Amino acid sequence: MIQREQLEGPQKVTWCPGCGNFGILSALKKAVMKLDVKHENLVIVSGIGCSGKLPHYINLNCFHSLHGRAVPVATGVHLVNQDLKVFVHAGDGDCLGEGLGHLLHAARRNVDLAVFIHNNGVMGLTKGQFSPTAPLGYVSKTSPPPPGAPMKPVSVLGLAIGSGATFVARGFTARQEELADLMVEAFNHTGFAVLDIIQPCVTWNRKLTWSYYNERVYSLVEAGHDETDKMKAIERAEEGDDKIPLGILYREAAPDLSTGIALPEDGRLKDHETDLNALQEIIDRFII
Ligand SMILES: Cc1ncc(C[n+]2csc(CCOP(=O)(O)OP(=O)(O)O)c2C)c(N)n1
Ligand code: SF4
Ligand SMILES: [Mg+2]
Repeated sequence: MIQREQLEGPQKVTWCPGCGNFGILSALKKAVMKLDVKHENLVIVSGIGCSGKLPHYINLNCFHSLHGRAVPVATGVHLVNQDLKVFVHAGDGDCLGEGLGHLLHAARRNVDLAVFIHNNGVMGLTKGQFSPTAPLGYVSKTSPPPPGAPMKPVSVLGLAIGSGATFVARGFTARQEELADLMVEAFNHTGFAVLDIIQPCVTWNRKLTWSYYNERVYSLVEAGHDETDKMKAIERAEEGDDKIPLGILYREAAPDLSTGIALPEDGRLKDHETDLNALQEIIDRFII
């Protein structure tokens, strides 16, 4: 079992005070301590954004990749090292904007990954432009003047279910224990798991605030939701702005992408010896 001391990251956290990302980091620590996985076998791949900095603040193997590209990087890491537990942290701008194609195709392929989406309705790192999940009419510093964003937000959960993700859920950073439990469920699921995490950005998003969400969320468990009912799950995903379901919307058991894909004959990539001199020669070719 992973101990809390093993997870302490050396870097100073630079998120704004009151940011919802703190709750996600805290829930993640709780979740990985509940897993039956060795510390060295966990790998985070993140995108670029405030969300993408999460791996800096927790001591786990990580790859801080490019904006919109965390899912394909994670797919590669997973496919050539299938004994590793690979998961993604990405922002709503990252994986529902530039990276949306990657997300949908990974869902279609049912890649065995957990994707944790930090959903704050804005591009936080680049100073608050509206993101693909900003509501219709949302006014940000870069949206058109009032009446604001001229299009509806993408339906994160509906897209995930419709594209073939086999575990689709939503958590709220304010509800730490529930969020940690949802992360554990996502980790333990075999196949593509999408966990949409409501994460208020206190600096830029003056509409989607902590109280906005607190007034609208409801529990799928308390509502008696059947997580095997795909049509009902889509219906709940599309309920509208004023009813925000929390919990597992949809789960099914299905073969994941690695089923039937042979590993390299000479073993997992991480077990290969690295020829550092050959690597240096490659790096040198890019340095003028
Ligand atoms: C390929 C590429 N496109 C755009 C950018 C600029 N960029 C960096 S972070 C970011 C937005 C991040 O928003 P989001 O993914 O929602 O993350 P948040 O900061 O809100 O957590 C953008 C557009 C970039 N770094 N690389
Ligand atoms: S800009 Fe927003 S998302 Fe980024 S750290 Fe600050 S509060 Fe959090
Ligand atoms: Mg964002």
